[in-house]
Amino acid sequence: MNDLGRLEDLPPSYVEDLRALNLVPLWPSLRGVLPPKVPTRRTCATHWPYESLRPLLLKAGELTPIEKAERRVLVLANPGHGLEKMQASPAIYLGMQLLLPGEWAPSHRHTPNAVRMVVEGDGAYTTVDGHRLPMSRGDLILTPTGLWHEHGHDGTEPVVWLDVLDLPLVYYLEASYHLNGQRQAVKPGAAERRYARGGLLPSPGGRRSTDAYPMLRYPWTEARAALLSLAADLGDHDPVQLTYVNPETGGPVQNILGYHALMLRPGQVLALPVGSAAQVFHLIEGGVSVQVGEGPAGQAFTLAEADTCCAPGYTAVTLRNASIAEPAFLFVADEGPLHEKLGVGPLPPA
Ligand code: 1HN
Repeated sequence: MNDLGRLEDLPPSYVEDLRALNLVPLWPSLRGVLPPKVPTRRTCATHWPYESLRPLLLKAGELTPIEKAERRVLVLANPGHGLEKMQASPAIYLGMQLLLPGEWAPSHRHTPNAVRMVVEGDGAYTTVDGHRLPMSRGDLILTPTGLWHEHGHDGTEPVVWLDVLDLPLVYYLEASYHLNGQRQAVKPGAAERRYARGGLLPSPGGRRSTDAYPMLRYPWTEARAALLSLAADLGDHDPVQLTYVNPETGGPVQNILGYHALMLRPGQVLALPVGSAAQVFHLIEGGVSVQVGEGPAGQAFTLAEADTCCAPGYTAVTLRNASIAEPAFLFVADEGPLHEKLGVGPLPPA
């Protein structure tokens, strides 16, 4: 590969003339934007242990009343992007949100898509598009783009959940904004009852739902049972993974980020396929060691329950269940749907 000319190789007066006309020579920056063989990634493999984060989140509950926060969140920020950018990866925002008994986080809607993965506590609920969705450990709750949502808490203990949004991408697109609203009137019905069994869809009068987001709550009891049932049907070394889908289309639940539930059998070691998309891992149950990248640049984390970590794209990730007696369960968020829509992926070898 030949070295390309540098900016310093050009006469300063020429560079100034270019700048005055909002012009820039490409060749000094070409290798920067198009590096050889592997993309530059700012995303660092990062681990956010829940044990150390939790007291600081509870402290935020003492320091800042909900009225002064609207959403009381500590953002899981990737140092590789700069903490102030509030991004875990190019397209993923992560935050741990605290709601205390009796508190209410008022109704709003916005362009970024969000999901909540419930981490601890009972008695909270999110009302999305008029549907009151109870929140329990491991439940996945969708608040897709444009839908009204608010959070309330009728229980007695603090409730914490992990927010996952495609905010960094939508913000980068200069398309991120919100509208405030009134407390929502609650509609009857629960989609998780309508879509209670895989392979069977409601079709009143022969018509299927055309709702873009027909299911907004994916209870953990269902996902966990489905993983155990899938594991029983697979070989001992097969990956036991489920994807959260829109039951009407079979496609990802949202347009930009993808969500999955993964089970590791006792002692199982799982090398994930290397793709272009960054990934986030949140441990729901058990103990898992995570190896991100290989060799001296590789990083290893030990996830305890409720810990979260992320890995950049184009990087090998290996998960190992630390227990030889019990299964482990992970929630995975990735940028897969976005990359797939854009047709971006690792180049096939020459
Ligand atoms: C948001 O709407 C929520 O509704 C949480 O709970 C975190 C982070 C950035 C932008 C919007 C929520 C958010 C957010």
